[in-house]
Amino acid sequence: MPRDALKAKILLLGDGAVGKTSLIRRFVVDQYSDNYITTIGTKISKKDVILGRPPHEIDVVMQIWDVLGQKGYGGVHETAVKGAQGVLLVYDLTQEDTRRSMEEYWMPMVWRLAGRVPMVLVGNKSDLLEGRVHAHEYLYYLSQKFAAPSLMTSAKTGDRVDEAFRTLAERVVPTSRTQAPRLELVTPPQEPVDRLIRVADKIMTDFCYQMGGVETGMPIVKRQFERSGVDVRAPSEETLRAVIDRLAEVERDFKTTSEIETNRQRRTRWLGGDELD
Ligand code: G3D
Ligand code: MG
Repeated sequence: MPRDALKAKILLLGDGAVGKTSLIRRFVVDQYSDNYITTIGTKISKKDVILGRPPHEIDVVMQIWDVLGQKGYGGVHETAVKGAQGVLLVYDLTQEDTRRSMEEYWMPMVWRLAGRVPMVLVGNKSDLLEGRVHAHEYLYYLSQKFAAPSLMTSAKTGDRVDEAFRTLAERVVPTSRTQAPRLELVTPPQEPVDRLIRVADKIMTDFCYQMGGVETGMPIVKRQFERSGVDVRAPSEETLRAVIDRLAEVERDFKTTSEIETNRQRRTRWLGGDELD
């Protein structure tokens, strides 16, 4: 008898270069590549897992969101985090600042936008670790502090990658029909964000909204940001101007001339420093 599949929206969050994209690639297609391609916006992949043992198996269709790890993209992050049922928080075991920002930036963001959803804490790049004792102790401490399972993975060798995703899936299943309460008060104040990053963030979010959602809009955003040469870590005015033009070009297939012009003018005003908040 076919079983009902449960859908779970899972998110990976953490600083740039900690290995989020590599972990997803390892889990979904069991491959690893050394070519580092900065994730632009959000990419969504799917993977089916079966939890439990017969006759009590549960099919879970994991919809896995790979979100740009650059801080400051509040709109992109907010769209991704909302409605997430589980989060894999990733840091790089060899880079202490990535662990700090997991605790101080990414974790509070999830609390604020999605509430206390199930989380798994992942210290990645275990293959590069020499002394393991301190890293283990720290991971244990994090696990206690945030009441979440934690483990060390290597996307490169594949060590414990499956286990990380499955641990999260197992925690998501019992809570999948309830909404976690949001926690507003515990989140630290936000640091000021670079103006051009805010503009890039608003353009991405706005275009996706205009296209009816992230799944339709983001692949186009990614292509056009790449073509325009936008560096999402430090976008320049010139490349953002180019991407505004290219997105207007794309919109020709979907929108009326006046809608396109309105969109272009609004985005150009952001670039000029207007209406950013
Ligand atoms: P991100 O999606 O979090 O930004 P990526 O991170 O998956 O793009 O990975 C960033 C870099 O770390 C890549 O290397 C990638 O190969 C490397 N990496 C990811 N996971 C591991 C791991 O488990 N072990 C090791 N040794 N390296 C890993 P480059 O060199 O291309 O920047
Ligand atoms: Mg990435």
